[in-house]
Amino acid sequence: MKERTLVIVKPDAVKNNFIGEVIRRLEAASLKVVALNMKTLSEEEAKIFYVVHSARPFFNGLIEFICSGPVVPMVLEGEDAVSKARAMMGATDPKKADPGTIRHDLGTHIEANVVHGSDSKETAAFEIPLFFAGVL
Ligand code: 3AN
Repeated sequence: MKERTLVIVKPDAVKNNFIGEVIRRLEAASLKVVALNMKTLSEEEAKIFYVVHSARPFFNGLIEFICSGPVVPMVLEGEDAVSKARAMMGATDPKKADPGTIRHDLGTHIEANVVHGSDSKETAAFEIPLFFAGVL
């Protein structure tokens, strides 16, 4: 089914000049970019975005990292966009991700793992309006 998902190119990937490579891979898989921008998240914005992780031990580091430089949030549209983007990203830890996935090929660390992708349609419906009001 045609659906939309939120993908964020994280600060490590922006620093490493991987914005284009991430988008190239997603577009090559027939996912269409329907909204995109670049911004640096404030601590307040990051805490709202990652609210589901607020009790996790790595929460503070996660917030610090995602705010450490500009990110490129985008909305992708296509058949099974949520699961397709997640499969292409690979496992959370780049060291455990399969070869050929974005995180394996471009990532360095479980925190510096190149991309975020909504993990369900429901999550996408929460995350997309945080960045792109009116796009969903
Ligand atoms: P994913 O992004 O693969 O869905 P989640 O939702 O479990 O992973 O975690 C959200 C983010 O938190 C990850 N993208 C990663 O940057 C960070 N993270 C997850 N687990 C850890 C951990 N054990 N230590 C540090 N950061 C973590």
